[in-house]
Amino acid sequence: MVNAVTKIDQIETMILDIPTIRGHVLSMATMRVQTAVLVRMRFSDGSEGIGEGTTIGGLTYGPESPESIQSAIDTYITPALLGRSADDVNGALQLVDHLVKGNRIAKAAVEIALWDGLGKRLGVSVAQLFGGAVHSRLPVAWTLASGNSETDIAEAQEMIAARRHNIFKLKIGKRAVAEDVAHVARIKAAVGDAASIRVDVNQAWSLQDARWGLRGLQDVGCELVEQPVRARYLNALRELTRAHEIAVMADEALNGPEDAVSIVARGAADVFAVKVAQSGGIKRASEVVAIGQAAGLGLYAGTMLETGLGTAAALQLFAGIEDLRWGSELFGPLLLTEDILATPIVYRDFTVEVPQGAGLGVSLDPDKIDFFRRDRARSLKT
Ligand code: MUC
Ligand code: MG
Repeated sequence: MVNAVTKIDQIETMILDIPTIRGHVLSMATMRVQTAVLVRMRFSDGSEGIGEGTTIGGLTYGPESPESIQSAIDTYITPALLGRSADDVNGALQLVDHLVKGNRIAKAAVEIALWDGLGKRLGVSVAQLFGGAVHSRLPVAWTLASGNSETDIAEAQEMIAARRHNIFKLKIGKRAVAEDVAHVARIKAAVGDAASIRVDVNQAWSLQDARWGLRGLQDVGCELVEQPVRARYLNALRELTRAHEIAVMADEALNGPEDAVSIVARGAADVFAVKVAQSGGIKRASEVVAIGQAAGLGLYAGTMLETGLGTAAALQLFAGIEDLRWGSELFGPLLLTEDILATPIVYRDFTVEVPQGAGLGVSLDPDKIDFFRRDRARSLKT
């Protein structure tokens, strides 16, 4: 008997709008809702794969929006993949890269669903598909971004007492540099040696601001500054990386392996914030990791504040990376009022656990999906 090849039969996309537990104040936007784009893929043998491609703050963070992610998948990626072999993930990635330029987050959502489906059919985790996990849990940061120093201090102290987080990333860049440095100093003084304090400027500073800012941040005990200036200003990032001991991390500047090569070639960062979505999927993110490792840079597992689904995809990759010197910020589900997974990801003892089981190791809660789907919400209103 000839074994029939399993095919990609159907790719469904959906947009979910999920409220955040508090306003999340970033230099370019305040988030009260996170909008996730999910992909559900159905294969000819009855198996399924799920994926997520999520961005932050509409179009304020980067060039893809939730709506553009959905439309890139529905209009360009899905027609190219329907009927292809479900197991040929590399072939699918090459074809999509040929047909669709950019749109990395859309590609990531589809790619994650392909790996999930393949892992489930083979009965192995995605981490195993990538060579096997060397960690069962990862250190996990929390972002303090209420917009108020006293609220942030109370939040940090609660997290430390609950043993949930002892690494904090502060979102700054909205106020004057001196005010931001004073805000960071207050939080560092309040937590002392009990926590590591880092900041993310989300590209808000000019080079001049950043020269003062990095000196001030370093003096108050901040360990790392993420994307202080615009993503394209690699010369400015290089100058800042060379001029200060505080670690400089590339985030918005790092969109896949080609950017990783440019940053290494220019000496424009000490650390890579590796994001699955921004890299174009798990495989491309693993290539970014390899370039960072080969160049001796520090690695950090970044987030686009995904639901548990996108978070699980990142955990599957980073579980296999031995030296994740700066830990992770894979806390996305905790910022949302509701988890959309049937079994939530576990956070304890300052770590996040890697989900076990085939594929991504997670499944969706259908009632939650129905509740948060934008198309269902609209039809209820009309
Ligand atoms: C970013 O720019 O890194 C990650 C954590 C967080 O609070 O916001 C994001 C985005
Ligand atoms: Mg960032």
